[in-house]
Amino acid sequence: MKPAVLICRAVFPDIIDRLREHFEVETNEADVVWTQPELIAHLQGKAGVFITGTQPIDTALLADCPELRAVCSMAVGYNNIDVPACTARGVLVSNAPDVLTETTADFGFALMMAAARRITESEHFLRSGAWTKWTVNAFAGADVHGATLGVLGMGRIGQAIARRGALGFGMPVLYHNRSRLDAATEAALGARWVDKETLLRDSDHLVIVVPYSAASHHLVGAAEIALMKTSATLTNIARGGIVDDAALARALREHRIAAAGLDVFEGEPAVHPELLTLPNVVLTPHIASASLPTRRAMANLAVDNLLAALGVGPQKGKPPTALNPGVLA
Ligand code: 8YV
Repeated sequence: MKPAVLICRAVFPDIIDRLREHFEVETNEADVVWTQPELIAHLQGKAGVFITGTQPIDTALLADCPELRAVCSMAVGYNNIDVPACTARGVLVSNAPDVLTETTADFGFALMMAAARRITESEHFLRSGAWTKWTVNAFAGADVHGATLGVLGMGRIGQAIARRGALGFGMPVLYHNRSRLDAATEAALGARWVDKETLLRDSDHLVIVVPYSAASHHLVGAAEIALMKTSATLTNIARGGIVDDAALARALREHRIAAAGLDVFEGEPAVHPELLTLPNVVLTPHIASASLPTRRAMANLAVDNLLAALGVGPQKGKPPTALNPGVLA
């Protein structure tokens, strides 16, 4: 009998077909967001699971799903997965890096530009019928070209954003990251490492791209925002919870910074109610990686990992982007 796998959310039909060649596949074509007990119930008897960035894979779930051998996510961020607990139980975990880097960087840059140049705010004005005449300072925002770009978190996506800023828009780039890039990469990106305080003080446009963990919870709160220029923008495309959304809403309301662009939120899909009332924030529903080719590449990579982890396909035994490959050794 073929091993059984679960796909937690609705995905592209050909993705399901790739898995059906080798496994009994349970799908969720109705795209229901299962509660944790429902997820555990659907996982009974499953050797593998295809997840997205939102299903929590924790110790309790692993204890209730003893047959599970592989957890393969189509997200690069894996703060929803307790990787050490999976490793302890011999469960292979994979994420989906690289394939979304450029698409996500495009979106981060777009969100930053939309905030700086007040694009959605002015569009709402136009659509409301309020545009009756040209005005010298109407929606006059901040320049992006030549302004100082600050990147908090300098992994793959941070570097792709820095490259866009430095090479495309002539922006001096500052960054802060736990580990510094090597000198050659810094030179290629035109990026300079600074401490977090300097980054906050000197950036005209701050883009946040750090992974979420207990250590990055509220990494940017009221005290950090208070260091920023009143003319600055803040863009978060990383994870909700890295920015203290209540503190940010307060700062935007009081014009302590000029504007923000947010694709991720604490407790999403709920959004802090005050953010919804503010004109100087651009809000998008966690879509930074959402180009069709990239979403397909992310899903295909999760399938490559699942096939390999469960011992089939050309990469069998060697999932290409495993986070704990040692469990298969
Ligand atoms: C995804 C993401 O939209 O990859 C990530 O970490 O946050 C997004 O690209 C989502 O999590 C897909 O599962």
